[in-house]
Amino acid sequence: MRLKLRGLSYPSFSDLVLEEVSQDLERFGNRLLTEVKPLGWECELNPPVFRQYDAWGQRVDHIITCSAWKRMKEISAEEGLIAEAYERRYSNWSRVHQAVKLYLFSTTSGGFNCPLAMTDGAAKVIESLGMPASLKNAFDHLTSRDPKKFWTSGQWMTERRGGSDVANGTETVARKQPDGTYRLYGFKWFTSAADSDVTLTLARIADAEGHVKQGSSGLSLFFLKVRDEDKKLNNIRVQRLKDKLGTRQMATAELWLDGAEAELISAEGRGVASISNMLNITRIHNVIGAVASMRRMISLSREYALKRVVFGKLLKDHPLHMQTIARMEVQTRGAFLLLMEIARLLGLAETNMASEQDQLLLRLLVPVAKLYTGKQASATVIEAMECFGGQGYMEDTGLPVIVRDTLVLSIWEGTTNILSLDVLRSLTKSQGQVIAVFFSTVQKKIELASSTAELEPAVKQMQAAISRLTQFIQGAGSKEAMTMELAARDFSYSLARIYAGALLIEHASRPDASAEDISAARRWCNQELCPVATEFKNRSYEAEESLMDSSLVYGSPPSTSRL
Ligand code: UCC
Repeated sequence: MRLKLRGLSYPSFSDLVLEEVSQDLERFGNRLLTEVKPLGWECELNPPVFRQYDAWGQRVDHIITCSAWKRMKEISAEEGLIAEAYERRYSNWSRVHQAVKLYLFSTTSGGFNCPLAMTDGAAKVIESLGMPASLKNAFDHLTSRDPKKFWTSGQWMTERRGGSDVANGTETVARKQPDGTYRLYGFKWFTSAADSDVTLTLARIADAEGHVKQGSSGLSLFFLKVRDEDKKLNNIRVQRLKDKLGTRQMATAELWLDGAEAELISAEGRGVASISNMLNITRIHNVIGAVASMRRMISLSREYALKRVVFGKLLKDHPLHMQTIARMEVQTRGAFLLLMEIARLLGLAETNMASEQDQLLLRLLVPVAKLYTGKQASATVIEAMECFGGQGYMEDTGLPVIVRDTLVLSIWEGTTNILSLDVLRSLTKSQGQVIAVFFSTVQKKIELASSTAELEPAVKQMQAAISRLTQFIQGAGSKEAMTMELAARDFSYSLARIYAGALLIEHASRPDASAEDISAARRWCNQELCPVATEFKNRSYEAEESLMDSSLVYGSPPSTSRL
C-alpha cells in the first residue's frame, strides 16, 4: 500500500519494512548456508568437555566449548538476533523480523538457539522490571550487536526435586549480606548453556534465624554473573555435565552454588511471577525451534524424493509417499502461522500497540502453541526421518541430530501437561476472558472466508468445532474442578487446532491465495478439531474413568488380567 501526501505517493511503513526485512533475510539465508551450517556441524562433532582439575591438581571446573560454538555467539550478536527485538527499529514488526531470523538460524545453529532463548528471556525480564539502574549494563550486553560485548544468559530453574513444580522443588537459599547483595547456596540440577555469562535464578531468602518460607510465595528472583573479570567462577562448582539424548552441542551442567554473589531483582516472594516473563519468551523460542525442525526435515525429505529412485521411479512419483509428506506439510503450515501470530502479538504488546484483547490472546496462545508444536515437531521429524528409509537412521546424514534435538521441545520449558495446566491458569487468572477473546478472534478470521466458496467446507467444520467447544465449556463448568484438570490436555489441543485452522482459513482467504493455501486450510479442518468435546462425550473426564485410568496402568487388586 502506498501513502499519498501532497499529491506524491510514498511507500507505506509496512512496505518499507517488508522490503528491508526481505533483503536482510535473503542475505542472512546465504550466510547460513555458507558460514553457519558448517559451524553447526562442527559444534555437533565437538561437544563441550568438562575439565575439573588442572595438571597440578587444582580445581578449575572448566567447561571447554569448541571454536565454532564461540563463533556462533559472535554471529548471533552481529546479526542482532536478540538486539533486533529490543531496538524496535521496525516498531511492532521487530519481533516478527527477529522470529523469522531465529527460525532460519535454528536448525543450523548447533544448539546456540538455546542460549539465545534464555538471553532474550533475561532481557525481557530486565525490561519488564522497568530497567533498574543496576541491570542497565547487563541489558546493554544482552542486547548488544557487538560480538566483543555480547553476553548470553542462563535460566537456572530446575533443582533435584524437578523442574515442573518449581514452587516446591526449589531448595536454594539466599542469605543477605551487609552491603545489600545476597549469596546463594544450593544445587541446580539442569543448567542449560552453563557457559553463559550471566543468569537468572530463583532462591528462598533466609531470615535472620535462617528460616525460609516454603511454596511459591517464598521464591524470589536473582541475577548473577557466572564468572568474575578474571573468568573465575562466582563461588560456583560444576559437578558434571549432563549426558543428554540430544542438544549435545550445548553444555548442560549440575552446579553447586556455594555463596554465589547475586542481586535480588524481583520483589521478595514474587520470583515465579517475575521469571514467567522469561518463560513466556523461552516458550516462544521453543515454538520457533519446533516449527524450524519440522520445516527443515520436510525440505530435506522433499529434496530426497527428487533424487531417490525406487521401484522404477523417483520417490516423488509415488503418490503414497507424496501423501505422507503433504500431511506433514499441512501440519507445518498450521504451526508456522501459529508462530507468526504469537510474534505479531508480542510485537504489538512491546510497542504499546496491543489492545487488551491482544494481550489476553497472547497470554493464552503462548502455552497453547508451545505444547502443541512441541508434540507436532516430534511426530513430524520422526515421520520425515522415515522418508529416507534406513539412511534416515544413519548418523552421518545429520538427520538423527535434528530428530534428537527436536525431541526435547516437548519437555523443556514445561512439559505438555504442565503447559496444559498453564492454559487453565490463564483462564482462571483472566476469569475466562482469554476464552471469550479466543472465540471472537476465531470468528472474525473465519468470516473472512465468506467470499471463497472452496473454503465453505472448512468453515463449516470450524463452526461445528466452535459450537462443540462452547458446549464443552458450558458442560464442564457445571462439573467439579477435577474435570477441567483431566480435560486440560485435550482442551489445549482443541484450542491449538481451532486457532491454527482459523489462521489457515484467514491465509487462504486472501485475494492472492493459492490453490495450495486453500487445500491446506481444508485439510487441516478435516482432522478432529475439538478432541475435548469427543472425550467429554465419552465421559473420559468422569471420576470413574479417572479411577479406571489408574487401574489400567497399575491393575486393580487383586490383579487378574494384566496383558
Ligand atoms: O530451564 C529450563 C531449560 C532451559 C533451556 C531453555 C531453552 C529453550 C530453548 C528453546 C529453543 C529451541 S527448563 C525449565 C523448565 N521449567 C519450567 O518451564 C517451569 C514449569 N513449571 C511451570 O510453568 C509451573 O506452572 C510454575 C512454575 C509457573 C508454577 O508455579 P506456581 O508458583 O505454583 O504457580 P502460580 O502460583 O500459579 O503462579 C505464580 C504467579 C502467578 O501470578 P500472581 O501471583 O500475580 O497471581 C501466576 O499468574 O506467576 C504467574 N504465572 C504466569 N504469568 C505463572 N505462570 C505464568 C505465565 N506463563 N505467564 C504469566
